[in-house]
Amino acid sequence: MEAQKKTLGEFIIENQYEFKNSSGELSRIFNSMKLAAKVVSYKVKKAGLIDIIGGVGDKNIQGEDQQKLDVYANEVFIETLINREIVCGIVSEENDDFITVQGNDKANNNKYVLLMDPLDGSSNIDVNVSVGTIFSVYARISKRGTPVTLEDFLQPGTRQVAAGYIIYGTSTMLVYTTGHGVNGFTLNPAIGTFYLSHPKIKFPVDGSIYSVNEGNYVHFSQGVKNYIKYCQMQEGNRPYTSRYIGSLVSDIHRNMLKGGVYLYPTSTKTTNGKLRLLYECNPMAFIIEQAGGKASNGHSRILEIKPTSLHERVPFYAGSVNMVEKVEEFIAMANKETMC
Ligand code: AHM
Ligand code: MG
Repeated sequence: MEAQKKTLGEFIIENQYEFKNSSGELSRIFNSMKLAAKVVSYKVKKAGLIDIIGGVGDKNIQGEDQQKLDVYANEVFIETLINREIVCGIVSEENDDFITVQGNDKANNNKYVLLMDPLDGSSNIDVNVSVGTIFSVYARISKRGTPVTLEDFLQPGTRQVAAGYIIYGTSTMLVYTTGHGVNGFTLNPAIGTFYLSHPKIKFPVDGSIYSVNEGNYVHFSQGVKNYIKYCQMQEGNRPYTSRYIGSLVSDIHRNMLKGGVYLYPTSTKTTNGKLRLLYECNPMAFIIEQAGGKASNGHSRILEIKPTSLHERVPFYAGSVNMVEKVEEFIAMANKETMC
């Protein structure tokens, strides 16, 4: 890493001007996420060495086994945010209800709420495959100085003030947007500093990678099945390459750098898809759009969906614009045929 490269801390300060009347609150949130990311990254990299692998025997609200690292990451992010009193409320995939940040009056005076999946793709931890953290920030709707309400969290994704992900891969990276493009920072673990390594990331308009759990093929709708067959057909730049890690952050990150489409459709098994709107799809969709890509539920923009509950799921088709539009075409075509 070249010494002259900009650090994440410097970048955050330099870009505060993007927000009118900036109070520095958002910058402080980023600094906290950066700190917690380093702590979690350290632990993830040591996962094979210490007794932290495996379930804790609990299930989260979706009935899934919690891994020890899920629980650890959840605690680290929540404690970092609470100790620094920089948000007024938190939603996490691992907690049934939202957390009101209490303690003193000052805390409830904070402007922002944060929603997160502290360790996404955690079924991959035991096998040494990349996992990630996803987060989303909104300005509260309720009055400052009062406790947060459910409505503060149930805002459409278009209202996000910032969103980001951390990928714990061969290197640890933090990628984020505040609505002014997308920038990626790589952690130099030797000195614990994130450096700007991927400035102004652009999602290729087209690509040749499709990412979907094809084991669920028989359960998919006819439109999705037809699209998958289209990806595999020999014509033009097809067949496309199939790449699926099963770790949303990693699959999207790869496709954003190389060009591709990610699909988690509805199926007869999962009628609303699997991914959660508030802390998986919305933040990823904000980043994807800011990089020039597209994110859809099959017919409409993810960011315009009005959420109705904290842990709701939506089908998710995201990536290179031309590829997502093609999926939508196939879905619409099959729906029309069914109606005829
Ligand atoms: P998680 O939040 O329980 O880790 O689940 C979300 C993950 C995504 O990262 C990934 O894209 C998807 O689930 C994989 O699901 P599947 O194993 O059904 O293909
Ligand atoms: Mg998740």
